[in-house]
Amino acid sequence: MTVYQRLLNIQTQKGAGYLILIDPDKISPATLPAIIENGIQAGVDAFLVGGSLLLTPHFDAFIEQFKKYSKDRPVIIFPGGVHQVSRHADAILFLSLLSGRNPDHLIGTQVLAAPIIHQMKLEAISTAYLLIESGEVTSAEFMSGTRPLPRKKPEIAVAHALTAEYFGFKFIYLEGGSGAKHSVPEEIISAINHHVKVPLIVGGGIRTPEEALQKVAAGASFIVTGNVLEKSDNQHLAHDFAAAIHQKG
Ligand code: 1GP
Repeated sequence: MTVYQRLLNIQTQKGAGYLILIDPDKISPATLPAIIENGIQAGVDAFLVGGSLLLTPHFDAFIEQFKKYSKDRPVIIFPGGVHQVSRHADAILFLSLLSGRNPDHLIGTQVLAAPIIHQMKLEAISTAYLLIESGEVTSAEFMSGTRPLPRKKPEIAVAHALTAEYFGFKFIYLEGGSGAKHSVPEEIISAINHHVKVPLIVGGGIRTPEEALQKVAAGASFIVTGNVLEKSDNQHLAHDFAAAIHQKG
């Protein structure tokens, strides 16, 4: 079964899925096994690995190491650039930054990466990536040189989501940005959910299980948390996030 199909099944069975994003720059090799195990025990459905600005030159080795501890949970690359590929991963979100007007991030980088992904036999899951304004300039916004969609104009976000659906993207990722001041507003999630059937991944600045639950109630199919679990004091929150997100238990 493909990773994509597994994710769809999770959505059907649990109501929504929980994805933990791991930034290789922020995790030491010594703490990695415990962080992964904590996520698995908490009930995470899959791990995303990557970031919009990644400094580690050891991405491939990091993924290889990751796979030793992730058991049956898919490890999916969430790439910030063409250098973030690894044959050790289970799949890659094949992103196009559809909210932007920078041709490099709409199609250029993808054309460079596609033959490598093909050679690695990596499952590519086409994902429309929509950056949503979140209060401050985020790394994704700065690094991509694109403007996010206005958070108070759901109709603009809906137009982009419809475009993603008509293009045939498998997922739409609504992104506030790593460590966003404000997460993606429920108004935008529900407006998009009302118009398109493509499953919605929502991430960026989600800090509490209650906030995650609100996103699910508004129509998110998958919730991503990253920063909040990077603090060792917050590890217990993974369980609460999973419980809030898995509405069907
Ligand atoms: C960032 O959506 C992810 O790309 C997760 O964001 O780190 O703010 O949870 P946080």
